[in-house]
Amino acid sequence: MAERYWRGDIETMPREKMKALQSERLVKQVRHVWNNVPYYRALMEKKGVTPDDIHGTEDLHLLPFLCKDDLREAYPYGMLAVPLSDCVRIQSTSGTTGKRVVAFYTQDDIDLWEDCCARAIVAAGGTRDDVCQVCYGYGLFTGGAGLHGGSHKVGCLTLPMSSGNTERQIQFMMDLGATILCCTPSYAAYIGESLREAGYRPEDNKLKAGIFGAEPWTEEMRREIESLLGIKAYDIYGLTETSGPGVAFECFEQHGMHINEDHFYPEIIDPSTGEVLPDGEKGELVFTSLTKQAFPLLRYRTKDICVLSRGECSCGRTLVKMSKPMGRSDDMMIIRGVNVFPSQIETVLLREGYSPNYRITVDRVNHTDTLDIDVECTPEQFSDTVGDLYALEKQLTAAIYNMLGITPKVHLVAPKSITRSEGKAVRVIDKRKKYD
Ligand code: DLL
Repeated sequence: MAERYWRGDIETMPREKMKALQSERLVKQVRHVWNNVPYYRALMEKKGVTPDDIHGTEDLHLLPFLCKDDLREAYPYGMLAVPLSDCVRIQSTSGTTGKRVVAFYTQDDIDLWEDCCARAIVAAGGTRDDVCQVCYGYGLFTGGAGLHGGSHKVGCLTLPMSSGNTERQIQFMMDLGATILCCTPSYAAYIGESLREAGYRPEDNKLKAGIFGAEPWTEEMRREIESLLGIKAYDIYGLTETSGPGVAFECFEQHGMHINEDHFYPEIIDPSTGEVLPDGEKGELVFTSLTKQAFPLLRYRTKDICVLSRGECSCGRTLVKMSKPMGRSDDMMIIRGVNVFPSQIETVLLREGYSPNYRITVDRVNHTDTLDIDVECTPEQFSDTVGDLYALEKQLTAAIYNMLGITPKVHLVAPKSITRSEGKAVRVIDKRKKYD
């Protein structure tokens, strides 16, 4: 029978014991950073805090925040806390929103990261008997490397596919009998669609689980992927700055992700005031890495908006849970004064029976924001008369209005006309940025 946990001692640790472990690690980590990262030491001095003020997690709020701009300013070596000769690897963000973040790892840092990914794979039912197909990108992106390392640790047969070349993905999946699929949810949907087009039914593949993350995805998208592939789809969360995937992962409850809080201490703050919010309140997720040596960020603001909860979980894990991030605070669009997350639009589209292939374009015309949504329709819908398509567009416009409170312009476009994603999907084009 499959083991339930990779590190049962940690994953089911009583809360008091976990708090003591976190506090002990935090005290040590703050001193490590103070001694080795002049950039952060200066921030602490500016706030009038020294390591002597930090006795445990209850004192964390005294420490200054770090944000992406700090990492840009300190690029490339300014946050490094060990000699370069102790580092064995870098990974990096894609740099789509400015200068890349480069994260450094010692061998111990890699081990703890892969260990976190192994916990996620085991929580999704993975064992040494599984064949784990990793089609997150390999290279600088953390997705491939993290899940690859976790899969090795668990002892799965690992298929290091990287992303892209969907035909080859399908051939290996079918020929080698892959049982676990790791990729972005948008790529999973694309693979599912391609399998169906190649004439495979969900029961023709051997997959049982998928471990999907790196981008926001809705519950509706989960159901779509589960039925396309005939699997259980698990969420996994992480970011380059804290190591990569595996900061948090879902168990069979599929209701929130357990945070590996022995390594990554989470807080939720009000993004505008920085005030720490109690469990259950929605706000920006902040992480303090308790154990990483090379790139140990304290109170790093992720910009991801979610909720923490500490209720009992039927899987037996005591690790705190984070809700699915509903998007990053910088993904939130303000359109005609209304806050809009792309995930809200995705929810409506899938609920109304459309495919998860859509593109949102925001612009400003005559000082007024415009919201255009291109949505692929099915081949059957597309062959209907223009009048029918118009009626469908009207119906969808009304459904989106009900969700957002603003009226979009919906365009039903031909099947396959929207570019598929093999990594993180780009859903939004905000043309207003050129006016800012
Ligand atoms: O995306 C790490 C990763 C790889 C996570 C593979 C999961 C699987 P970055 O490229 O640094 O790292 O992007 C991090 O992606 O701050 C979130 O905004 C978003 N993100 C990551 N996982 C999820 C998720 C990787 N499960 C940023 N749901 C994060 C929603 C996610 N957003």
